[in-house]
Formats: sequence, C-alpha cells, structure tokens
Amino acid sequence: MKSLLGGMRILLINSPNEVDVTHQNSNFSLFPHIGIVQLATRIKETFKSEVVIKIVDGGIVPLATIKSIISDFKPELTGISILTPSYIFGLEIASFAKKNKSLVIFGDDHAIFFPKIILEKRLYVDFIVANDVGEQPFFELIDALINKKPLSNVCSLAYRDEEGFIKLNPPKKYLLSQINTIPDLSLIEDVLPIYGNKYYQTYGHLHNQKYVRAITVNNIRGCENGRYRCSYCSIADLAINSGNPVKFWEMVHSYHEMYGINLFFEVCDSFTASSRYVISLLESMPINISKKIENGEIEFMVYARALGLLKKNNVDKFKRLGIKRINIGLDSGDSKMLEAQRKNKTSNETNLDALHLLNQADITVHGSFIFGALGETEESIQYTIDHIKHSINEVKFSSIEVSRLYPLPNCPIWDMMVEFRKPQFYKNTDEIISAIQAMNITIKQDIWDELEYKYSNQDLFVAEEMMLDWYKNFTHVDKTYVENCIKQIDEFISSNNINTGNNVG
Ligand code: B12
Ligand code: SF4
Repeated sequence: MKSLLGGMRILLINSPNEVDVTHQNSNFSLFPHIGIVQLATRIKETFKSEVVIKIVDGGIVPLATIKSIISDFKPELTGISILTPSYIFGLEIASFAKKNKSLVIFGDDHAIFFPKIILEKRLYVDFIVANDVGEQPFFELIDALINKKPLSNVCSLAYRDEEGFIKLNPPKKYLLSQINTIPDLSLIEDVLPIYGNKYYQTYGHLHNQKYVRAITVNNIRGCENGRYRCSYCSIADLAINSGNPVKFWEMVHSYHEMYGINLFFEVCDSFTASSRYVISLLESMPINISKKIENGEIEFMVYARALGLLKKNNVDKFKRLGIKRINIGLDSGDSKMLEAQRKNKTSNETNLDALHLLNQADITVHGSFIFGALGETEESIQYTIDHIKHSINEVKFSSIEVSRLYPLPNCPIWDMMVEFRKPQFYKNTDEIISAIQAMNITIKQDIWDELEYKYSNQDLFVAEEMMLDWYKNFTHVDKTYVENCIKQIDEFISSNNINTGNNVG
C-alpha cells in the first residue's frame, strides 16, 4: 500500500449537497466541516511522512472541481463524509474515485446507519466506519493498510473479507474525556477566509467586529432529550460525551492567536445537556479569554433546548461564556404539535419564555420551525405562522428557518413510516399505532406494507418522494400546501431583515 513517492495519499471530502439554495441551511458552508479536519489531524500526527493528506469541503468546492482534484491528486484512499441528503453526491464521488483506482471509505451519519446495505449495493465502496467518533477506527484502518494488518481488528469497520463476505466489526464507545483530537487548522488555513467572508456577508450585520473568522468546535456531544428524542432527530448517538474543559480553552486561545478565529460554533447537540460541563467551563476559563469575551473579541454560538435555557440560570451562565447566538428548535406554535414532535414538555409558552430571557441577555436566536409533524393541520400551521409573527418582536433573530419535515433514518418518524414492525424509539408497533391514532390518523396495513417495501433495506432515498409519502399518510395537510405556506412566511421573515433557510428538508 505504501506509495513510492511521499506517503500514502489520502483525500478527505465532505460530500457536497448541491441542492437549490432555497433548500440549504442558512449556516450552510459558512463553517468548515470539522469532522474531516479532526480525522486528518489524527492521521497526520500519527503517520507523519507516511501519509500525504488533502481536505476538500463540498460546501465550498463544487462537485466538478472535486472530481478534478481526484484526477490530479490521485488518492490511494478517498474518505467521504456522507449525510442522508448528501449521499447521492457522495456516491458519485465514490464511483469516480474508484475509477481513478482509489480505495473508498465512507463515514458520518448516513454511513453509520447503513454500513452493510451500502457495501452490498455499492461495489465501488470498500470500507465504512460506523462510529460517530471516527478518529480511532480511521487510524486503525490506515495502520492496517500501511502495515498489512488484518481488517478484522479495526473497530467499527464494515468491509468485505477475502471471500467477499461483508463483515461489520463491533463498535466501541470513545470518550472525549480520554481523547479529543484538536483539529489542526493549518490543514485548512488557505480556505479559512472563504468561510469567514461568506459568514460575514450573511451575518456580519450582527457583529461589532470588522471581520469574522468562524470555526466549528466540538468538545461535548449529546442531548438531555436523548432518551426520548424529538420525532425528526436523526443524530447517531445522543449520550452525553464531554471533553476536557481546560483543553477546550487552550484550543480557543491558540485558534484565536494563530488564526484570528473570533467566532466559535460549539456544535454540541444541545449545550443545555450538561450543567456540570457548563460549570467546569466557567470555572476553568482563563482570565485572558474572559477579557476577550468581555471586549467582544471572542464570541460563541451553540445549539440549546428552550426548556434547558429556563433552568439552572443557564442563560446567565451562557452569557458569561461569551455565547452570543443560540440555535433553538422552536418547531411549532401549537403545543399539541410540539407534543407530536416529542419535544418533551416544551410548549409554545416555554419557547416564548426562553426567547424573553435571551432578549434580556442580548443573545440572538437562530430559530427553526417545522411544518408537517405527525397530525399537522392547516389550523396548527396557522398557529405557528402567528407564533412566528409574534416571536420576531420578542428577541433579535439572526435567522428563522421554516422547513418541511423530512423523515431521516434513525429517528422516531422513520420508525413510524418504515421500521414500524421493529421500532427503535417506540416499545412496539402498538405504541406507534396509538401515537398515530391520537392525532386522528389511521394507516391501512396495505399502505404501511407498501412504505416498508419501498424504503426498508435501501440506502438511497429520494427526499421529495419521502416527504410526499409522509405528508400524504401521516399529516392532514398536503405537501404543496405546506410549501406555499413556507414560501409566504419566508417572505415575511425576509421582509423583516431576518435570514431564512432550511433545517431539515
Ligand atoms: C453542525 C451541524 C451542521 C452545520 C455544519 C457546519 C459544518 N460545515 O460543519 C450546518 C448547520 C451547516 C449543518 C448543515 C446540514 N446538516 Co447538520 N449537523 C450538524 C451537527 C449538529 C454536528 C455535526 C458536527 O460537526 N459534529 C462534530 C464532528 C467532530 O463530528 P462529525 O461531523 O460527526 O464527524 C465525526 C464522525 O461522524 C466521523 N466521520 C465523519 N466523516 C467521516 C468520514 C470518514 C471517511 C470517516 C472514516 C469518518 C467520518 O468521524 C468524525 C470525527 O469524530 C449534526 C448532529 C450530529 N451530532 O452529528 C447535524 C447533522 C449531521 N446534520 C444533518 C443534516 C441533515 C444537515 C443538512 C443536510 C441540513 C440541510 N437541509 O441543509 C445540512 C448539510 C450539511 C452538509 N454537510 O452538507 C443531520 C444528518 C442526518 C443524516 N441522517 O444524515 C444531523 C445528524 C442532524 C439531524 N437532523 O439529526 N449541519
Ligand atoms: S433537542 Fe435537538 S438534539 Fe435533542 S433530541 Fe431534539 S433534535 Fe435531537
């Protein structure tokens, strides 16, 4: 496997998601994909001159250019980060890389959900890492390739054995407290200004600084709603997994000093998940950082649950941590819909209470709403529209995203639509049936069988078709109606100088 010149050439790509801009997240391509930088860092630190690594983010590099990079760089191993919506582009890249004689490996959420099916159906994919902390398995794979060790020892790896049988090695849980690779930004130094400038064009008006250099960081994962999880939440693992707070501040300090990073987006699934971690960050914050925060030279952004913000004096603590923007899944203005979305005791009142507190703390909000929860009606959509119109007077929104519900794998509504015989997030089929009936919906068995036949044991899904099936069978509204409502409310949001975008579909 060793190359003659230099080391083993490894190309890591975040699959592009080349969809109509109106279906893009309002934060799309404003931050580097930190997962692949983390993987590259770990490999470079360990294998040094034995590897030559290149990173390409499909958020800022179009598909055609990615193909040219493959032709020029001639990777021996191409690693692609795939999400369900970006999988189709990942496949195109994978097949192109294979034609260029590269081994191909997939990682990230979509790969984690379907390792065996992907290898069965896509002969041009060689490996899959089915672990959401991917550094150690990726290191073990490269070690096995370079040093000709057996693949059977590589943790969480799906591969074909010598006889062509598909194998999936058992996964391990990696604790960030033990090791959390600090991404080496020199690997993407040349493109950092691209993200910063794009970010500034979109959100510059919300900052006092003359420029923004933005990065995502990830020193804690998980969500306090993890055991129940929201109906559309497709995150692989929601258990709380936190890293060392002292090392976190060291990273912030070095990124700020070396690369001028002044906006840090901690992408923890919900920053209100661990009060202990928040306190440990406050207690370990170095004085020089707290001064920079006070002066507005360093800012943070996080995701959080509205209910969590109402507890434990969290808003005050977040303010002291320099958090200037919070992404909240507000989801609906109708409490019944919030229940249907499994928001676990969140109501439209608790959402408004959280917005008030954030307003007082001068923290802006990126709010997301979804039209099309189980049992959604025209009336409940109207409540949400009214709620959005009311909410914009309550707090400063950086963006409001109103999205269609997209049934992604590994979430409760996927159970409802596809895996109803063996659900992951409901006790059994009967529990699904009662949840559906509570929203005045009945699913005929032949429809369910049809949906199961269409979507189970597949790896590639047509988003628009899935949404159509969801709306038709699980809500009281049709897809076109929803799309028109979104168009209208988006116009209203934009006319108030607030960005719009899409969170899920
Ligand atoms: C931050 C975030 C964003 C940011 C991304 C900013 C950026 N450029 O990174 C924004 C808001 C822009 C965004 C956009 C989108 N996102 Co998003 N996002 C997240 C979030 C909250 C964290 C991701 C993250 O950075 N984690 C931290 C890093 C360190 O971990 P990681 O990326 O998972 O990478 C590790 C492993 O997965 C693995 N790995 C990753 N890639 C590879 C590749 C190889 C070869 C290997 C071996 C391993 C490997 O190793 C990495 C290091 O440990 C996740 C939720 C979650 N917990 O995963 C949702 C999530 C990934 N997003 C999701 C979706 C759907 C999207 C969008 C499609 C939404 C939209 N309609 O636009 C877009 C697509 C973006 C894209 N990549 O093209 C879904 C994906 C679900 C699925 N079934 O695939 C998630 C799970 C949220 C959800 N809805 O449940 N997202
Ligand atoms: S609050 Fe967010 S991270 Fe937590 S379960 Fe809901 S969607 Fe998932």
